[in-house]
Amino acid sequence: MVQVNNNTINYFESVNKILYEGKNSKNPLAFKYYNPEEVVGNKTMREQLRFSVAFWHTFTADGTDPFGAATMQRSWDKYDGMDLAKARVEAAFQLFEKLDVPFFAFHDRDIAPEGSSLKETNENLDIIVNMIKDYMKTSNVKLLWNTANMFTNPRFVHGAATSCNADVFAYAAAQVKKGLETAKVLGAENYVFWGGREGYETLLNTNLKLELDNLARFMHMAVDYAKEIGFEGQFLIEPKPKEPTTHQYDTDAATTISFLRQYGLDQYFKLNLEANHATLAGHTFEHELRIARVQGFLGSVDANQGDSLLGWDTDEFPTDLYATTLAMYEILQNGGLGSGGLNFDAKVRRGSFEQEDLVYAHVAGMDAFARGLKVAHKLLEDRVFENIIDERYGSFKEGIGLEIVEGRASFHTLEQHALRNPNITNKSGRQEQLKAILNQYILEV
Ligand code: XUL
Ligand code: CO
Repeated sequence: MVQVNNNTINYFESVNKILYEGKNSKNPLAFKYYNPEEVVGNKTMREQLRFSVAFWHTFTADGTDPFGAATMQRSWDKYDGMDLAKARVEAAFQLFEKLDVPFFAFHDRDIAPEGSSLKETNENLDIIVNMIKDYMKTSNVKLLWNTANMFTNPRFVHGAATSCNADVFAYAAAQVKKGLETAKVLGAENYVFWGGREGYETLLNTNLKLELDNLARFMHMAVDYAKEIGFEGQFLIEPKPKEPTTHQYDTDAATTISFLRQYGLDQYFKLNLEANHATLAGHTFEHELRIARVQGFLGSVDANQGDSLLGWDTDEFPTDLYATTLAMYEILQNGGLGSGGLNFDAKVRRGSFEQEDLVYAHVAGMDAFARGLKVAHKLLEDRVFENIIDERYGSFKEGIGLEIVEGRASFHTLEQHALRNPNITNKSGRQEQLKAILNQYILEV
């Protein structure tokens, strides 16, 4: 056990290390499907899934919502200020060990409180980053990514890199500079940009072109600084369409890829795709993953889920097996996530306020993705949808179809073909049959 604040506290006393007990287990503190050492495909589940705990939801958030006060009961909350920050780190590493997760992720302001100046804020951060570095020496857990919180402090009221105020742009740059130094010190595998308030409320006061240009300038400076200090982690942008601003610039995967290409940033960035952000954008999670995958931008995943009845970011722990299966189907076809992982950007419900709920929630999410992995692997192994899709597009493997895909067709040759073939026949898309097959795999694999 580790020691901080001159005390030795076991923050999750009632919880032993979570072990795999198999699908018949009734123990809520055991994995039913996540068996880290089990090989699925060419890798173990641990390597395939690369789970990460999000520091902000699990150790910093208190259950406050727009209508009510904090509800979370956290044994580290008896401290405050820097002592609280240290206690959170201590509790975090204890939970990482009990869950046996390989990664974690944080925003700068999750781990250390702001001081009265940027200098003091950075000093606070240094103390906690050094402490984390020490913990990492004796722990197997690695930093999946860190990021800068450039949305909570009132200075970011009009955005950070897209603020109308150049002083704010400079402050944000200083913050990301420090974030990249932190990433380098802790050996982060990635660095994330989620555009917290990088968007606008009304065009009536917005120079949209300047804001987008500035956002790109900011990203280029980040890339340059990473090169300067030798930080080699992957840069990731996390799209989200709205909340907190009405129109977030990194709306969805397609919009973000287009932004990266337009500004010559595409070689430096991939995407961190979040399930609930996909649904807020009016897409499915698998749509966002597919769009990124087919264009070579699938970098990492924020594993959570939304509520189909609510129009905001509920950040629930992922338990929907359709979503986890179809997500893993994309990830496996991507050849994995590379330096990315499945980060639980998810919070226990406000009513799930006991500390043990944090463990139940992670166990639920890890099991849901483990099950999704196995089903997706079997679907791919059996080429269930691949064979059907191959056949469905068979017309492009011969004749006029082959001419089209090989670039030998023109509107002239296509017109001749159309004139020669007046009787077009189509085949059924068989959606219902395919969904039934998917059900069969989810239930029986
Ligand atoms: C907000 C969100 C963030 C990012 C990191 O919706 O998803 O927590 O993941 O800033
Ligand atoms: Co997220």
